[in-house]
Amino acid sequence: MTTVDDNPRNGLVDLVEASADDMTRETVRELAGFRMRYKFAMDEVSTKIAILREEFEHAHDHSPIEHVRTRLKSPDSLLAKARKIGCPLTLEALEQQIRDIAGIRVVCPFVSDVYWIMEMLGGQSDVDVVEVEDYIADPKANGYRSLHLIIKVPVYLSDRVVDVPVELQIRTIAMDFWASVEHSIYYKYDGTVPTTLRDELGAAARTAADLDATMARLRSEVHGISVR
Ligand code: 0O2
Repeated sequence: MTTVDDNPRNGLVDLVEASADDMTRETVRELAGFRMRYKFAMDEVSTKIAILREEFEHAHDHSPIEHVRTRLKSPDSLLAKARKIGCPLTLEALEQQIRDIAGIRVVCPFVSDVYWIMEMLGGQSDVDVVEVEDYIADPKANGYRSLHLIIKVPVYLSDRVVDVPVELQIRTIAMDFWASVEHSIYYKYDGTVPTTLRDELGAAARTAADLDATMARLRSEVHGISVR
């Protein structure tokens, strides 16, 4: 397992407390190598999703995916999250405690597409689904809906194979629209959203869920596709 250094005055701590000019080449190289593994895992999962999408489009009347976004946590937000959760600043601890360093958000037209993607990816022999949080079946108190998975995929490096976690958020266009507006409101109010706004967001989340159900029903009526 890679750690930057056993001495807490060195390694990642330097990234926070020293200026860029003071960073040792070794520290920068270690952190870059660490993040690179997550980028490779993200690229692998993105390719899997692209294959599923293209094959599905070939066989069906619609695309199961509206768009896909990927993001690799920057060193700054990685360190900020480590501090927030009290994670020691070693690569080993970051690897164990922070599983959303590589993140992929898949936005689908229909709820049935969301679960289809989970089933297709989860059924692949080199994909290990380590966690499922179904906020569609069980929305958060504020109305947030989305399907969250942590999956691990093997990354073949030159000298070894490492299993790397990737966080997947799979949601419909309606869920994504709600989440992006809610996210900007949450940040504008620094986490303390006024009650009236919170209530309206809750009502909007229910409207979004109704819209998902109506669209699925309409599609089913027109095309005879079963609604999950
Ligand atoms: P970012 O910048 O989006 O990555 P954890 O992932 O461990 O920090 P938790 O609560 O265990 O936190 O995970 P959870 O609930 O699965 O949430 C992870 C991510 O889901 C969040 O990432 C958001 O992207 C999204 N999310 C969760 N709840 C909400 C919500 O109420 N509203 C919106 N808009 N998004 C949500 P981060 O870490 O917040 O940041």
